[in-house]
Amino acid sequence: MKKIFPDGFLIGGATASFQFEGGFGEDGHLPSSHDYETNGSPEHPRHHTMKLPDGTIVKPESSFIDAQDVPMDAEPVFLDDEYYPSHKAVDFYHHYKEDIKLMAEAGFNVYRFSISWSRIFPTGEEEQPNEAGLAFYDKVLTELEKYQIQPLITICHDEMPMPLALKYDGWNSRKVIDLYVKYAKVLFERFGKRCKYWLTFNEINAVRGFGPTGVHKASGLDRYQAAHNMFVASAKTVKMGHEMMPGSMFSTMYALSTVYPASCKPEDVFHVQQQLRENWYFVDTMGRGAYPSYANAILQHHGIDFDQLDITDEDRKILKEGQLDFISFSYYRSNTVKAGDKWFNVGGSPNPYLETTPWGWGVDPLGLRYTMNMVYDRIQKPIFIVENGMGAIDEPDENGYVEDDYRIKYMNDHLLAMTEAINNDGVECLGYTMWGPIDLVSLSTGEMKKRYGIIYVDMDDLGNGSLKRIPKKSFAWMKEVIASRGEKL
Ligand code: BGP
Repeated sequence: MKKIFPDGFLIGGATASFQFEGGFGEDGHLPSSHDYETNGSPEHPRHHTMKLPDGTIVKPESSFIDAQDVPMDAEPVFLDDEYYPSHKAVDFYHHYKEDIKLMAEAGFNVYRFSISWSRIFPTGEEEQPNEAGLAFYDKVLTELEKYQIQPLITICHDEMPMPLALKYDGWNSRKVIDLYVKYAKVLFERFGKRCKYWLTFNEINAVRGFGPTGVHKASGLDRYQAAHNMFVASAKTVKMGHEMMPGSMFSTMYALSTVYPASCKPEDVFHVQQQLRENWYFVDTMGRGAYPSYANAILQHHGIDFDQLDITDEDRKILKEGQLDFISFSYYRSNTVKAGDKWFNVGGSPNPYLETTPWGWGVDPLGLRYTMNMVYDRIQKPIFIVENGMGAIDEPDENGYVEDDYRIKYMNDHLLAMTEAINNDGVECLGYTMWGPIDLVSLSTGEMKKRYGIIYVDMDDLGNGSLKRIPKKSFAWMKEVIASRGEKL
């Protein structure tokens, strides 16, 4: 069996600005919708702190993954006794030279990062972009060029300037489409000659609530209207990008951790098929340029009618014209469900054949090969795995060195499965970027405890530590794998 990575294969790492950069409030930056998120734990849920007009402070539980309702008249506030992890993150803002050098040492030839919208248009509505914000990413690109690392830029990774969330209810408003396109145009003018690969959104099919999308009520009609507005914004941006930057390649990013039936009982199998269509709704519409035939069935499952969405003829035209060039996705795990399980009841029915991470995520390398085949067979466009990895609790020795054999095993088995999909199943795959090569703040918990990196960062859940970067055992392993183009797997 051939293991080798194909010619021109891109391999590297991926990060998101609010989880990695820090630099809060620097050089004209104003708060984004994620900057109000505290860190969390089972005892201390992650939340936004909000003030109601009568002065009452509310702390909605789990403010982004569930469709938690945020009162329209609530105003976000920062409290002195709370820790807001995105403000410091792991301070890539001041460590970018050192961090990119380490990525180069590992042999990366691609780095996926997101641009913080709030650095470029701090309120979202300025006439002119913030020069200091653009200058930061210029410096990052210059560093990458120094080591021949290709950028893969996520235009919007789960956040937006806070004023857009408050004033317009985020992606629920068509106004935000225009503001996003204007922001993207500025990026293309400035960085277009230096970047070929672009992602319009992160995990768009998750339509997470207030933090990532600015939508106060991310369920029912609001959820699907926000999704539609994001589809239109993406399509307009793709069309504009192709015109402004011939040869540029666009995707949006999907969360595609796959789903299996708990048994071969037809009801379980059927349940999975129906549930997966909720993902395909997003992939098909943007990958094929039109809403699929089952769109109404999906919305009816949520008690709404497709006709209730505000979709214009112009929107339908742009969806056709702004189709994605490739399909990128994150893959961490597989889930198993049975008939009657809640929609996307992740971790609903345990899979007795899989081991799990400390967070209960089923480790399933073959599921990655399965997902790659499923996506490629369906859309027939190249794919790009832009997030994969193992969130684990690392225990450094007195020198900060971590022997993460569990991570090596996870990544080895997933990369192997990937090469099999490429070399044996005929899947066209442009590249692979592991999630968080340098430890960063976890999206779901806001903590540092859940680490993905091949490079350790000396920092705890509350931001204490030297921020020193220390390669783990997996760093040396990754370096060998890349240097051997997969032969060492
Ligand atoms: C994806 C996000 C990332 C990231 C990752 C790991 O959903 O795109 O931003 O953080 O998941 O998730 P977590 O940090 O919650 O383990």
